[in-house]
Amino acid sequence: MGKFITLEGGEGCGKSTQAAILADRLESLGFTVRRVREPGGTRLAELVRGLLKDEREDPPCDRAELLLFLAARAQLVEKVIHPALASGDWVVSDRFSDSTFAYQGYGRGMDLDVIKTANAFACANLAPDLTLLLDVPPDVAASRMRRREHATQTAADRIELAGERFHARLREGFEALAAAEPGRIIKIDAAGRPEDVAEGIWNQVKRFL
Ligand code: Z5A
Repeated sequence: MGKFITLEGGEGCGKSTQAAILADRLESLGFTVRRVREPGGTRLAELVRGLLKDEREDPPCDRAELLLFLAARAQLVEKVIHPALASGDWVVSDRFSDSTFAYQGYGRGMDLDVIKTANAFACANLAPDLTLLLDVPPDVAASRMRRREHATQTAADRIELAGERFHARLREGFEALAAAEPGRIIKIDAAGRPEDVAEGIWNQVKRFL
């Protein structure tokens, strides 16, 4: 089996940037890497992503939101992640199950035991080998997001608009998840330059080589 690595954290913490750097570095060493994002990564899951991020007229209620994230995950695990790992490839995922615990559990206040059972079913009990939790102070993340919105002329999506208290609960949630599984979830200081953050990540990943 290949290794399954996930990147987690709040918006603007630099997951996508670091997922690309990590995948390139592993590929340069000869590994085959499948890079995916959640929600998304298959045609069906990308359609669900659109609904989750942008549906404003009939926004999903909390239960529907949870089930949509899990439906997208089930499809991604079945069609992409599991086959890739089984053939010995590495998978680097921008978000996975911990986001559901943080956003729908701690953020929305849904029952964590319900999420645990439903999530285990959705991903057929697949868990990452290593999760890198990118930690940045909220003001740094917010200024990165503002800069990106300005540069790309895009507006915040439905979940980004959830409000300050939601985002504070989210951060606490990620902290609690990391404290509960210190062997799998490693916190990385992600406030520095991208190349310094990448080095911190590499120091964790290289133990699998
Ligand atoms: N969600 C959920 O609720 N439940 C779930 O189960 C799952 C997800 C799986 C997905 O949105 C949303 O779904 C997300 C969680 C929720 N909600 N929100 N909001 P997404 O995929 O569109 O976005 P995201 O996952 O939140 O990531 P992001 O906003 O795109 O940010 P990022 O990937 O962490 O960061 P980035 O794109 O690499 O960097 C952001 C900007 O900062 C960019 O302009 C970079 O050039 C810049 N950057 C990156 N690193 C640095 C450093 N080190 N210094 C300076 N600037 C930097």
